[in-house]
Amino acid sequence: MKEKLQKIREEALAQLESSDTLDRLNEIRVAYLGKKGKLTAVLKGMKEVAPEERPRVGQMVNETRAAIETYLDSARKKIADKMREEQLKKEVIDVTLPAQKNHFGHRHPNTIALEEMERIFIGMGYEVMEGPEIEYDKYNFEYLNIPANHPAKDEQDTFYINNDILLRTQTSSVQVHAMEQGKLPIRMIAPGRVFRSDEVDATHSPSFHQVEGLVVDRNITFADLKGTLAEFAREMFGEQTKTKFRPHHFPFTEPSAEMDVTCFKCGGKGCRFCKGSGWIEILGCGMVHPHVLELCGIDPEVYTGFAFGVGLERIALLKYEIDDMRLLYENDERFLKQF
Ligand code: 2NL
Repeated sequence: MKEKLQKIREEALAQLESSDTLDRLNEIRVAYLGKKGKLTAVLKGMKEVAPEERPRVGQMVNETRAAIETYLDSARKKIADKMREEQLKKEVIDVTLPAQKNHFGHRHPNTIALEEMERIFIGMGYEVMEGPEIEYDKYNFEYLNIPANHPAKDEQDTFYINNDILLRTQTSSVQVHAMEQGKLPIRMIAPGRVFRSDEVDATHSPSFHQVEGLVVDRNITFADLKGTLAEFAREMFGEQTKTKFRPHHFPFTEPSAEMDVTCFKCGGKGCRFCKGSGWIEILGCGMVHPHVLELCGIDPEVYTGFAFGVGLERIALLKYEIDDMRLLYENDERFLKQF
């Protein structure tokens, strides 16, 4: 019996030493110590052992079981150590490898132009105000002196939500809200997205951006308008930039004008860029129509004001010499990263 147990013990040890997975260890454990295992079979054969021998044999079986369990434990630890070592080898990090380059985005030409405009006007004491893109007809048209059936409504054909609510065609609506609030004086610019029912081409889009400016105070004159916009042009396009005001018509200003700047490519001599004229049209402007002030609850006998509107895309296209507006909306990185 002693020899038999010795043989079982040696056999188990040999098998454990040659196994290299935890699954295999478990198989061996079941084969020796399990309910139908070899050691259990020895216990079951006890009835053939003489009664006085039984305690001694029992003790020997227990010793064998304990020995096999100890082997099992150390085999388990050996395998676990080996697995961990292999994993660490696999996960080695070479800290001398060059780092992966971070990919930075950058500002859109529209954003660059807008931030430049905001910087200039904030420097002159203006506030930047925003408002909703969906507006009531009265804020977009009526209070700006464009009543129902006015022909200017055709020029600014837009998208209607219903009879009274539409997508704004100009950011003047934001300025109307400011005037209606009645905190005077007002010195503000209103940048934002506007909408027109236009077909897409190199210079048109159904959605573009505008920056409108408004000043309302006592004793504001056309001289204030000219001085302010001439200073804006010099800061935006260069110190030597000259400005020219041509009479124009807008329903919401009287008198009205369009402002040209000397071509910043040729300095006014005339080139392909300014189509030979030496001048480039930049914005529309004028003195706020007394009727507009009145409709917004401001006494035109006490207060006067000037206003202007700039197409942001137009400024961005000119400043960065882009010849097709559609490029601004495609978000092609090869295009955007040039600015
Ligand atoms: C253009 C012309 C302009 C205004 C916008 C304005 C706003 C108020 C009252 C009076 Cl609240 N006027 N805005 C005035 C003149 C011209 O825009 O061609 N924009 C692209």
